[in-house]
Amino acid sequence: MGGSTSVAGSSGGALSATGGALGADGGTSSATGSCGEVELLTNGNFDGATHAPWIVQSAQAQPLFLGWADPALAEAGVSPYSLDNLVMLGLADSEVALLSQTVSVPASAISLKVSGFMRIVTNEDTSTVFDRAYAEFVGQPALLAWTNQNANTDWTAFAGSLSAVALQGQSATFRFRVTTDAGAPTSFYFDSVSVVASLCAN
Ligand SMILES: [Ca+2]
Ligand SMILES: [Ca+2]
Repeated sequence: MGGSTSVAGSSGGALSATGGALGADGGTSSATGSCGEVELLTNGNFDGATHAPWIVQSAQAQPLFLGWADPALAEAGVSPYSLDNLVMLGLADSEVALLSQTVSVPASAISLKVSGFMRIVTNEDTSTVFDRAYAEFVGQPALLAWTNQNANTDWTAFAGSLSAVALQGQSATFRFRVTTDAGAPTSFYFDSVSVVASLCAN
């Protein structure tokens, strides 16, 4: 799928060259030249008045949405990348935390790009992987992965993309997933998250 997507994406000239033929037989004026991008997430900066439409699941009932004035953030030395809030997954031991949002993938989507900012604070020895975080679409291979070894001292941008061919015109659930082991907590913070669909009718 990735191969076919990259072919389509890299052969934009070819597509436009054959566009005349497509338009001639299909009369697809509405689909001609309509390339662009659309944001699929709602409340990707976590700063809305409510948590909607994010769905939170936490085995240890952790408060995943934290405001800038939360004492836990001051203690951790973390501030939201965008005010007022961020999300934190992990912290507890033996935790499985999911933060998910279902989006509608446009029928003309050719790729999905996930981006945002992350902070990782750990009590683990960073020589070994104990605690893990993933950004993924349910049913798809994980797009991005982090561990306690990626602990950092400032917000770090992340980005990854996947072909949207298998998801075109469907609902897809994007999520962060965190798993921690039985000791030494790791907190994974995320903020200003985006899922952008690149659209190109052909
Ligand atoms: Ca924010
Ligand atoms: Ca741990």
